[in-house]
Amino acid sequence: MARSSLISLILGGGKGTRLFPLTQLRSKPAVPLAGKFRLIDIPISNCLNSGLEQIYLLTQFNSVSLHRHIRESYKFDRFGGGFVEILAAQQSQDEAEHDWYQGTADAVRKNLRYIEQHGVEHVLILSGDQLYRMNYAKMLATHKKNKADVTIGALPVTREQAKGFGIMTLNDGGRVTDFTEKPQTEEAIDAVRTDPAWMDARGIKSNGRDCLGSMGIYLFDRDVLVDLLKADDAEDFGKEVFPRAINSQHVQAHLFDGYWEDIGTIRSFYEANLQLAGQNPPFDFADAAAPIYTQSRYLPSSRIGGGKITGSLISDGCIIGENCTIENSVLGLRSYIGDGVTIRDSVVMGADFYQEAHHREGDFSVGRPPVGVGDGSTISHAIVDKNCRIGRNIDFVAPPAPAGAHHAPDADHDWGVLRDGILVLPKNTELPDGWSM
Ligand code: ADQ
Ligand code: ADP
Repeated sequence: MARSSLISLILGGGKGTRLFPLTQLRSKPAVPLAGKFRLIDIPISNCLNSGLEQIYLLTQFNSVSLHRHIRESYKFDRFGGGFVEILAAQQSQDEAEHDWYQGTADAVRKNLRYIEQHGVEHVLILSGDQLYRMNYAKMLATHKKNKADVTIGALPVTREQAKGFGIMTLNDGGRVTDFTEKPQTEEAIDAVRTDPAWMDARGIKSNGRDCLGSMGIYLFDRDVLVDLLKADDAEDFGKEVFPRAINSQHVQAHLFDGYWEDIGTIRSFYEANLQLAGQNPPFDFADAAAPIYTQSRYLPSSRIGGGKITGSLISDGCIIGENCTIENSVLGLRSYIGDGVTIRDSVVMGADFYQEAHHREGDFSVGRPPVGVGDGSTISHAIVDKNCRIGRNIDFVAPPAPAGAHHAPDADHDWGVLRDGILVLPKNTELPDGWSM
């Protein structure tokens, strides 16, 4: 394939506080998704399936796992000029705070030298924590057809959702006439609402949704982007760059109405994973025309002793004991599940390595649980990160919501956290036999 004049920049995450503690030991793009993928596989696969092979990934720090994942998963024909390159604001989490990218626009500005390279005409800016399938070539077509300076991916959202989005209004030609980042009051939302009939008339099923939200997907003419970023020191696209740009530039919307989810918070990440495990998942990883790529591994098939497994994803290389009940859950690579274990409504990420039988025996002999979930334990409404050692007969079960509340209040413990009603056990945590909350 010829070298394209379009480069993609994937925003791989700010300080990673929203997905903490999954981002305690790794950078956000490397967070495991749906058992065997990582968050970054989504935007990279979308780029590759759209014929875009020149990809930069902007991240705060480059964890070992991210680097290895990119290196092992994305290999290009050396005559084609394709690449995925990690641009890290810093190499470790301990360096001075001032070196960190501030906001999204700041992160892009700090990498202007890649954008200003000879031959680049368009720059596609993507988020690293969204689950969707999109052909960006169609967005480029919208951009060119309308002779736009900037094109923003837009989807219908409800008024309730509008508070978490950049909301825009359009003229009849689809040009953006107003842009408000995360309007919080009813009046502010009314000021940027769109008649659902307007969307329906353009073939986008509104289903009564009356706002058009920015998907955080931006296509810029290269020179326009460079000028906008050099004009001031705006830190954020949504808060600063767009509200200003709509007056001076032709900002166009590209309408989208497929499945799209922001999976950048513990709650949304958890829910998206469980939806993928259920019947008729809203997002299909197995679309032959536009597959989601990831690292290919040489793992054996999963071995299941017995019990009942319903509505779940079981990844490669798992060993599951007898009399287990696994419901509405995701089991990641190399998950080791003992006998008589119950796992409900949970994401168990598995392990980075296999423990041989003599290592497991060695752990038992010193009173340490081996990696995995011990016999007779129950896990419910939880995310268990990789390499955790959960002992025997343990209840790792999220507390119920108090009367009148959606979920139990957030809490920090020495073993992990409770966020939005979901227990999160950080990577490498050990809960010995007899442990209780
Ligand atoms: P948010 O999702 O709140 O709203 P933001 O926090 O700016 O936006 O993150 C956008 C993406 O950039 C995320 O993938 C994030 O991880 C990444 N990111 C943030 N800061 C970064 C940094 N310093 N370096 C690298 N990556 C960084 C945005 C828009 C809204 C829009 C929603 C859609 O501002 O207008 O509606 O996305 O989700
Ligand atoms: P994650 O990002 O999901 O936490 P990693 O892929 O970083 O997981 O794996 C965690 C650790 O496992 C690495 O830091 C490393 O010590 C070890 N590891 C896994 N695979 C390899 C490998 N191929 N080479 C070296 N170390 C590995």
